[in-house]
Amino acid sequence: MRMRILVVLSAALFLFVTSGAPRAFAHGEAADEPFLKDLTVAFYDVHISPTAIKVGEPVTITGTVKILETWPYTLDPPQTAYITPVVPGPVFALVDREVNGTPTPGSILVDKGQTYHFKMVMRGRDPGNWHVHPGIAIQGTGTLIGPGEWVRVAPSAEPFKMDVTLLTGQTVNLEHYGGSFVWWWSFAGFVIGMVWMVYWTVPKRTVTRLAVTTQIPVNDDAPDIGLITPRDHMWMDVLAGVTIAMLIVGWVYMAVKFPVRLPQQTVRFTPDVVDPTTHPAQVIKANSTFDDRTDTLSIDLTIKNNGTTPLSLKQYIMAMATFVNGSKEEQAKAGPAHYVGPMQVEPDTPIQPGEIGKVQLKISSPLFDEERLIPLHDPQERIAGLLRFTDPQGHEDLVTLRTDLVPTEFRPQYLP
Ligand SMILES: [Cu+2]
Repeated sequence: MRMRILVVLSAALFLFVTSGAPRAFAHGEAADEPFLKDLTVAFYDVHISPTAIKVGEPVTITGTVKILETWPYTLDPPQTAYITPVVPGPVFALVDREVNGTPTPGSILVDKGQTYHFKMVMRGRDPGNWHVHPGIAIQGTGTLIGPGEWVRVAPSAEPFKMDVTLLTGQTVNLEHYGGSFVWWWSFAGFVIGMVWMVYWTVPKRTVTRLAVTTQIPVNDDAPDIGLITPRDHMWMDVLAGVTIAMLIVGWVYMAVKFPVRLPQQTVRFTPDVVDPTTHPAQVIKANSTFDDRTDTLSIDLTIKNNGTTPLSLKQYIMAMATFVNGSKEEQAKAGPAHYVGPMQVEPDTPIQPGEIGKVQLKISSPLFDEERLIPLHDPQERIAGLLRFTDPQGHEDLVTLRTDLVPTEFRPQYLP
């Protein structure tokens, strides 16, 4: 009776889950804890274009990611990382990647405080509407993602092709190269395994009389009940022989068909430092508050200008979001629209060389909630990001800001 209720309940749950499922479009980006987004990296100047292509055509992702000095001590220090497009499955093929101007086929060696300018070119493989982000996968931590953009890939008259020229001069289409051989060879191995499994389970009593067979010690053929016969040994020897023959055939085939081989290449390097390591702007003091009811972040800053030109505060960059003190055009240029918002700076006057200025930033944005950027119920209420200053000559200075955050108002649902 209880069993029947369980079956009915799970069937109902199955129907509920499968029928009412809305289309999933995010990558679980909001699921990451706020500290994992804010204190680790900051993405800015991300551009993904074009946003409508046909199968086979290129999409270019450019942008910058800085591994912040505020990297949390609770995570392994960042050492090996991989800058990558984050897309739903192999719907694009990456064909080119550069980090700080150097071709980067694989992982790079990274450090806290360093800035990485990336450019990735990928070609549309499967038609569909895909959300494309840049991301940085850091060993021991996981993939941290930047701002994303929808890219529509329309079908093309020609199927997807990915021609590459080998060192031997031969051109192969990677989309299908060696595909049927790999399929049939794996299938041959699968058949041997299936024969073995069916042999011992279907005609034999090994499984159907489990109560008996589990009583027999290991390595006991149990000849008195006819469990494993000499004939069985003979057939198992045949299967083992076929497996070894397959391996030998495989080695000989590889040696004859591909006389020139190279081991898989690992190109791992530390990208050149291309950003200035000294900063004219210095954060002397920072206090911040967050009003959860209006999604408003306020930061009181005391900034010293150690440089020789006046500095104006133009942006605050936090995880994958950029907040801009500027016109609508300046906001549009800052990155994918969904991840950009306005910022008020009070007073909005440049800080003169040698001077110490006090400014207040005010940012009201639904992104704080949507992308879960603000730690409101964490043991450490701490945020970090990049303050972006410019001088009249257009030089920029990006400095890391870390501040402990005081929540001022909570949404009603959090109240007891
Ligand atoms: Cu996405």
